[in-house]
Amino acid sequence: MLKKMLAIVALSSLGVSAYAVDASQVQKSIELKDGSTVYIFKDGKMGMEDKYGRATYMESGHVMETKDGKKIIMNGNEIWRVDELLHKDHRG
Ligand SMILES: [Cu+2]
Repeated sequence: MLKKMLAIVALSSLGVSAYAVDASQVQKSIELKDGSTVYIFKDGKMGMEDKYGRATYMESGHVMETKDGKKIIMNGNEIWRVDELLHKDHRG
């Protein structure tokens, strides 16, 4: 589902210059054990999406557990970048 969303965002970002954020800045997204998703941007900063698909706050330095049991440490808290990713398709 996320991959599909990212593809849609990538397609729709071509004509949009008002936002500095687009899917091409996402290096990867990782599913977490609790159903949320962490996006890692190309500059190494991260942002969180909760299991309901909303951009969510997480303090930098917080340890998260991925679906496959790995531990990753939150780097940054790019909530606004995730928010732009998630809502781009329905903003004017
Ligand atoms: Cu996090």
